[in-house]
Amino acid sequence: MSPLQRIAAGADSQLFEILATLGNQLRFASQSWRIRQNTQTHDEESTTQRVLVVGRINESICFGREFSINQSIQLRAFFMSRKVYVAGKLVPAEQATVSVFDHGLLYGDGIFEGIRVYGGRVFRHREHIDRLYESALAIRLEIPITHPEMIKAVEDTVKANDIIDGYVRLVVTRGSGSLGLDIRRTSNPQVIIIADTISLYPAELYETGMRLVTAATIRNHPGALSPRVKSLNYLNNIMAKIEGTDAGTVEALMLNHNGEVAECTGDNIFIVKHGVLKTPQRDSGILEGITRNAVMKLAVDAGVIVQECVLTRHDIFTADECFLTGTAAEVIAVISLDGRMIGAGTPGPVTADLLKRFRKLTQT
Ligand code: PXG
Repeated sequence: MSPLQRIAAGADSQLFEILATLGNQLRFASQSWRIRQNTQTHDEESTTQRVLVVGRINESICFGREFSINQSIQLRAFFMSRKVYVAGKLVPAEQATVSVFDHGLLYGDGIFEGIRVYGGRVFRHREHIDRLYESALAIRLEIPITHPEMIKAVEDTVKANDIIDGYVRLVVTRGSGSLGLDIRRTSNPQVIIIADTISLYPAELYETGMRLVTAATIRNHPGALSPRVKSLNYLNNIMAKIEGTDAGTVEALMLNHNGEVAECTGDNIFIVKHGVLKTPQRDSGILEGITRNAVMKLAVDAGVIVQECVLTRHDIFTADECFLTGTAAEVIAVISLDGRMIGAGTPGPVTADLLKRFRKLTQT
């Protein structure tokens, strides 16, 4: 028996060892887990690393399991008993439930935020919570806790899950009620906070840039539901995303009801033309992205002229550079739209510089 097989068989499980091909430091929730040595099982067919994990959760449970991961953080998540904030408490994920009569589920009646955590700090925390309360105001939803309580609840959830670099999904539902749309028949809006990890696009796309297609599905008509509300009703964006997937792209461009460029399904869009940074204006049918605002400020600080204006597909086709911004996506270059190459067909210098500045901002 090889040492690995012995450990997998439980023979050395008292050592609480984790063997991983990841040579770098993994962080684990429990000090009982540590990396002992690296195995040599690199998967040649893909860049994904194969990891053998061996250990013992408590006196009676032993396991040895091989699985593929490309982020150490996912390995950590596997071991942790995730805690979810629901009904004012942090509870194990399995016990975090809401009623099937919640109008968030029945009608998509609610709002959400997606927030990044960098180095253990919640990025642009206040801005996200402000936007959440503004979404709530717009849909006449009374969030049952105050602004400072919400900020503390997010921080507590991040800490309880030992999230260093991760992602927070904050949801507020209308609460449960009888069937029917009437909000007066609902009670107890639910605040749910999940702290997790997110990896939206393959890492190589950050080097090469991504292709985009224009979806036939348009962004919400502002006369129906303001696109500035981050509501639990994302179906038109999901339809557009499906169109992208069908066309072999990871994102899709959405136009507004006037046929102007709005944004992508989960990201804002920017172009660079003759050195000027341009992005659709707030009333072009966009979510006013927090990453968008951060990147515009970085650009201004770097001496770049920034314009919020009406953009058409033609402007994107003929741009020198194009990129997307979003909490999950961060900053990612776009190299073509509907088969038309943008600029040189590679991530441009302004994009690369802003990505560098954005990364620095998140690290400080
Ligand atoms: N437009 C839309 C429609 C979005 O949903 C953005 C732009 C970018 O905004 P921020 O504030 O993130 O820069 C979004 C954000 C998810 C997820 O869980 C979705 C978003 C962000 C993070 C995660 O799929 N949408």
